[in-house]
Amino acid sequence: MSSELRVGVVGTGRMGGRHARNIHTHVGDARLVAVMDVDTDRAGQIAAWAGASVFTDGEALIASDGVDAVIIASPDPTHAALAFACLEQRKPALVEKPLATELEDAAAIVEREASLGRRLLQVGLMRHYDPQHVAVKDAVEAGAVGRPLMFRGWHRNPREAVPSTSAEVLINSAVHDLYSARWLLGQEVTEIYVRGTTIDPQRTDQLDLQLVTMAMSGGALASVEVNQDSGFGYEVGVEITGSKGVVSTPPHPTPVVRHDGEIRQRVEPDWLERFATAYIVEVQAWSAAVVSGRSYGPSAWDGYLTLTAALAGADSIERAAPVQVEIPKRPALYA
Ligand code: ISE
Repeated sequence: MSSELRVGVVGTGRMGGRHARNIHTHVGDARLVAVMDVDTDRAGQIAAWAGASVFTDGEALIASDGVDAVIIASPDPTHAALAFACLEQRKPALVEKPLATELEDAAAIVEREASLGRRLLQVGLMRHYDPQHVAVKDAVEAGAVGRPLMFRGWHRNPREAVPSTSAEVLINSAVHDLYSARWLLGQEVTEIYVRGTTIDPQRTDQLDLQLVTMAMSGGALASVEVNQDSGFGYEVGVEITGSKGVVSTPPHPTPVVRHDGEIRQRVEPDWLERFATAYIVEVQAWSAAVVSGRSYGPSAWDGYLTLTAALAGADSIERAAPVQVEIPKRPALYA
């Protein structure tokens, strides 16, 4: 590896474009050297800005000798094959969530990485780097609310084209909340029950407002409102009820204005603004981990278990009943 981490980004849409810019401008010892996107104009613009090369094939970018580490931010169904290619090339990668869209693919990735005996993959479950979420985690760990008993999350999206089915709402969007519940409670999801309703009657395939309830391995309970069409903007928060109190993320960080008989507060329009800091901290932490060879943040194991819970949730919608979630045996690599 050269003294600078040479990073290639596969997928330069909204998320990949942000990662590409963040890695190039906010990480001192990393440089964007290669990009790939099916939209070659879009890839070309970022490449021209950073002085990077454009690839037309993701696997070729991953195999390139000029690339030390990879960020995968292409469409969800492509993540698994590209993550696998990174393992085969022994290249560290930050893989956007979901790690995979099929359970067998996520299981195979975990098995392969465990067989290499080395963590090469980090999954983009980036609530882990959001200062507000971290503050809640720190309070829970410090015992500020006693024994954690219940997680409550709210995840309200502005209306967007993706995801487009009820299952995709869980796989693409609610995976973040499933991760937050596991991470903040320090417990695994053992049962999930998802019910949904339709905000937009035109969206016949999608229950765009879902209520996810879960039982956790240590006896805690969890619930999440996942909303795909909030009507007002973007809002994500978490709350932990413990045996001695409650800790939650604060409401929006924007100023509260009292004027003319009203109290008003601006709401962030989307996840790119709400989590702007988290995305920067995420790539900084990832590149520092890659350079130093330390272990990473959210792992392929986290990607696998959140997908397991999300797919069980989709199954629960189909069956209109709670579904037990089987927790696979954790390889030593992820202890
Ligand atoms: C998007 O892909 C993200 O990762 C956002 O964090 C999430 O809130 C949104 O629902 C997803 O579609």
